Amino acid sequence: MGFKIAVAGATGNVGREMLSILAERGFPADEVVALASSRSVGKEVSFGDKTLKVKNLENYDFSDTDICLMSAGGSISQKWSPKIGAQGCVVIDNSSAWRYDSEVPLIVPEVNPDAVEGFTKRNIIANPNCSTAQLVVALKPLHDAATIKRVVVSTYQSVSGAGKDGMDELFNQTRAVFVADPIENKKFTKRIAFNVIPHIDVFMEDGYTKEEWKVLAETKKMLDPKIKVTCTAVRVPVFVGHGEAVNLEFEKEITADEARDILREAPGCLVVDKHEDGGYVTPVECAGEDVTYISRIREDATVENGLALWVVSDNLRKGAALNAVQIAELLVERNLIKSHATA
Ligand code: 11C
Repeated sequence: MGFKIAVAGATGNVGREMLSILAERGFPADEVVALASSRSVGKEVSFGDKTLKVKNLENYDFSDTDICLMSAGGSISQKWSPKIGAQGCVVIDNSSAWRYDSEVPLIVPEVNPDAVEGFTKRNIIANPNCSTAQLVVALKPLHDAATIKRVVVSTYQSVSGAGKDGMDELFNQTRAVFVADPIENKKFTKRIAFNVIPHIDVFMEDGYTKEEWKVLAETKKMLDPKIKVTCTAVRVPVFVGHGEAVNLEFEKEITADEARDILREAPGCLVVDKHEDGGYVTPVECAGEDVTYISRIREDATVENGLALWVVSDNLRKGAALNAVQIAELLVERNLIKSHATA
């Protein structure tokens, strides 16, 4: 007997990607249900070669659903995830609502799969922020080899991280520049077309943004609370794929060649690092791919035991939908959930 899976927020960028990845990877589901808010009820979304009609999250009975992949935003998750969990359905939530809750595991399967077992306290598992997910995939094998002391990361984040409205704004502004129409900023605080904006999410008291804080807090929770992390998060005029320039300081010596060999063997990583024109991966090439690409691996001689890297991944896949589906696969592989149909 297979599982019954619900995708909540099924009409959004990430929800659609969740459905397509469940179909693509042949997740063992007997039934997949698309859910969203009342205003999307009746809309159609694709699941493999099928079409699903969207149902209303608000009056859906989860008592015979095994897993709910939730990408409906923080406030909806805050309200609904505990209720869904209480009905015996495990929620894998893509928002930031539960990530920092000590009773909710925050999981990247390549990094901290064993922590998933803690989900039973609330029946909720959190998916990390997209910029953290790809970062920790690259850092984990290096941390295991030489113990990272400090991370300095600058992100180059695509507009799809801000949802469909962010993508529309880049498209419309780019068009407006070419046809000399007035430029409107709605989603972003400044013009994004032919520009970069050093501001993602709200400002915090210390002058960092919430996006920057998330990278720090989530890296510590998943990888090691002792690692020091500082981040500058920047929005760039790219539709899909986040880039990250990363500087690392290790406790033990590690050369660029050693790091390259370690990363070549590491789960979820693909090293493309030729010292020649185009011998690295850019966001355009990573869109639609599952791996985290690592390029430009070199020693950073400004600190003892330093390395610099360039990390790129599809923020809608590894940064969101793919990671959520991988968590669901982990629950199945480890026999941590049983299908309601067999109960
Ligand atoms: C962005 N990283 O690119 C954000 C989107 O906490 O899940 C994801 C926000 C989150 O705007």
